[in-house]
Amino acid sequence: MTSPDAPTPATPRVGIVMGSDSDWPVMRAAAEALEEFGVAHEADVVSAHRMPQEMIDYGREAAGRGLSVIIAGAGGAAHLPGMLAAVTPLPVIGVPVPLKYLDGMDSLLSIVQMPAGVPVATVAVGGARNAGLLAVRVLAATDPALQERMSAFQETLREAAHAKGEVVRR
Ligand code: RP5
Repeated sequence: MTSPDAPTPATPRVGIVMGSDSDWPVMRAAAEALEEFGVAHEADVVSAHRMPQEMIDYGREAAGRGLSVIIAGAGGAAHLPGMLAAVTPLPVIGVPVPLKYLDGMDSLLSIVQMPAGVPVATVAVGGARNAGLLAVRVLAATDPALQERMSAFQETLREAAHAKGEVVRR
């Protein structure tokens, strides 16, 4: 039973979905990036091939439930990001999940080659962390506090790159 003093969980702003629980070891990096920035999110398995009706329902209801961005990861014949983009007006970020064969090229090409009119912002094969960071940037466009946190994060990248240069010059 939930304690009456327990804080109400924040409404998720980002939905992370994947075709299978086997995608989670890759996709969790998106959740971790969102957690670093304090962005409320949810994570679900919504397979385009095995549960098409649930996938369509998820996409159709996402905006109405308060989501602003969907991150969708899948491997192989990876239709999930494109199909979601077809049924939601929200921005969809696709993560090609590498499987045992083809080094994720199959996933990448399935996700990136969308026909004009139905965009999916595709990150690198296995690039779930960048998907999370891109979702933060999308939200930050209308959230000045989040934008400040993103700028501070970028500063840490700059400093780390300088530190590496110092090691090389030594
Ligand atoms: C895809 O099939 C999923 O996104 C996953 O990457 C792949 C394999 O799924 P499992 O057989 O591991 O459930 O639809």
